[in-house]
Amino acid sequence: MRIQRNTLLAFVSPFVALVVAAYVQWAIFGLPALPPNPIVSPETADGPFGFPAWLRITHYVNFLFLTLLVRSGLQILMDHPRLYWNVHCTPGTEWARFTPVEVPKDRIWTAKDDSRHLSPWIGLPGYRHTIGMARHWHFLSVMFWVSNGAVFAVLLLATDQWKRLVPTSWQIVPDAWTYFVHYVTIRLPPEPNGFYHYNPLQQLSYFGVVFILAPMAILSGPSMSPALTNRFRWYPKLPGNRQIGRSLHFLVMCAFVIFVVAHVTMVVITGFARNMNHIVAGTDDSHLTGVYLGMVGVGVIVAVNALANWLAWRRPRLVQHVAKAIVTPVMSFLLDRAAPQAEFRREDISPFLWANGKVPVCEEWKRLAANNFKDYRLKVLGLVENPVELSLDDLRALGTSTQITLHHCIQGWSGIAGWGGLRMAELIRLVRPSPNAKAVVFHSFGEGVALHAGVEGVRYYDSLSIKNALNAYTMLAYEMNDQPLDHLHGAPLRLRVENQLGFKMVKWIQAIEFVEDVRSIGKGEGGFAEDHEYFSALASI
Ligand SMILES: Nc1nc2c(c(=O)[nH]1)N[C@H]1C(S)=C(S)[C@@H](COP(=O)(O)O)O[C@H]1N2
Ligand SMILES: [Mo]
Repeated sequence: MRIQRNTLLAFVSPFVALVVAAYVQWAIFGLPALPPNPIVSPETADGPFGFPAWLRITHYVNFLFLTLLVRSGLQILMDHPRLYWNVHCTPGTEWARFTPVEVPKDRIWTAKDDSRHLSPWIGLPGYRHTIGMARHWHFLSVMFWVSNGAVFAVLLLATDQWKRLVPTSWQIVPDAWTYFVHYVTIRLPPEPNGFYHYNPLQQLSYFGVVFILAPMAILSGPSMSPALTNRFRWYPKLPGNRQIGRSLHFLVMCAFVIFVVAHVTMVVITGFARNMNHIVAGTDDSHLTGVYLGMVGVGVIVAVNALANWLAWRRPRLVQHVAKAIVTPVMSFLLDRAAPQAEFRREDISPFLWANGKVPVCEEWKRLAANNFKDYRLKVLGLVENPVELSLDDLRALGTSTQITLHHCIQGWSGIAGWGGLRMAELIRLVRPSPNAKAVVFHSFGEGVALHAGVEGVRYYDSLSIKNALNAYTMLAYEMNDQPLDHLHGAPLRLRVENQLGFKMVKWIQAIEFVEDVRSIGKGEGGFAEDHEYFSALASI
């Protein structure tokens, strides 16, 4: 792992400064006096009394889904193990990279070549290029995590439990500082009242996790959605740009992990048995009940994680279908309704656009390429009233449109490019699909690359709903940045569909087929990546 020196300094120096300040204060003025903390008893308690069942349960459920989220998130990260502050993802500009590889300049190095292995002890599901499965777990988990968090937040604010977390006076800042000085000079102030209220530093950190970190995790996620960001350009501008949003999403995860480690450590060293009774059993004594029950609870979380890995490897189709039943309707409702509209300026075009896929190796494409695609004929067939075969000149004659747009790969990289070509809507008008045509399938000359499934020699294909095919920015592109499309980026013809992830945008298109149901194509999931890598067919985020 490599982190840019300036970025590392920016992250670490504030913390170092605080620690140094604490030691300076201690050395010069001595240890500051702790704020008064008289022992509360059940009779004298006037705030929240103990930990109700809903709080203990949501706390546990939260931890369960957090483990799944972190593990699947790390797996997603390793599919493009580089983080950037700029939206272009130019190799060499990353602020962090989790790969020893420097991108070679003398040969093609696709984004898929760049993906890394991750141990299944850490990643969900582990190993290499399992992003399809990782995303199913990530999205399934996030739905339960957010719902659980919403229940927690509502009950917290509806009962007097909010008083534990929400500071009501600025006095908490100097008080928390006092505790901080004690901790960093390796002292543990007495904690007699955890059943009724927290110490100021503890309260501030819990408040930060619940009311700052969790919302940031939830808000930074969608800044990676092509459907959302190409509809609402202001959204990724909130953090700065799409890659800053992605970096923040990662940093929030780091903060959660650091918090969990510190939190568990404090629970253990400040009265383990009693603390565990608080949050597990809801009692305030020092029996071992909470510890034992807590161990069982952690065992269940480990087992759920192991089961998730097992399902991802042994029942991937089942996981894919469960996600399709639960996640896809929500994704469709939230993200598939608005038409994309974001356009960029010429100056915004990325100097380098990562590539994916394998340039076709079949004789047919090579022969066409040798003659600059003069003999190329796009075949449009299937459920249409007017099947056609179109040369590149025919396509041009039907009208050229241009757009400068942001590309989002499922792996996490992005880039801006200008595209010229024919709007899909125009082609649809020409070929007149029959009313029972529900999807459009794009067949490629090129073979698909599936790193973990061992699929070879199968040509790439993918499909769109007619609705997404009709979007104003869905285009059959034959030009990229004012030049004829080059071989690597899909010559002679490729798809652009700006509210979806890159894998939907078939390159080296040979034919377009209108079908009633994508189940008749390939293994029936909607495309090569859906069939062989278990991606979801709707790719709005
Ligand atoms: N035929 C074919 N088209 C393909 C792919 C592929 O492997 N084969 N990869 C897809 C993926 S995952 C992405 S991100 C984009 C990348 O487009 P680019 O190489 O022009 O950046 O192409 C898509 N189209
Ligand atoms: Mo991609």
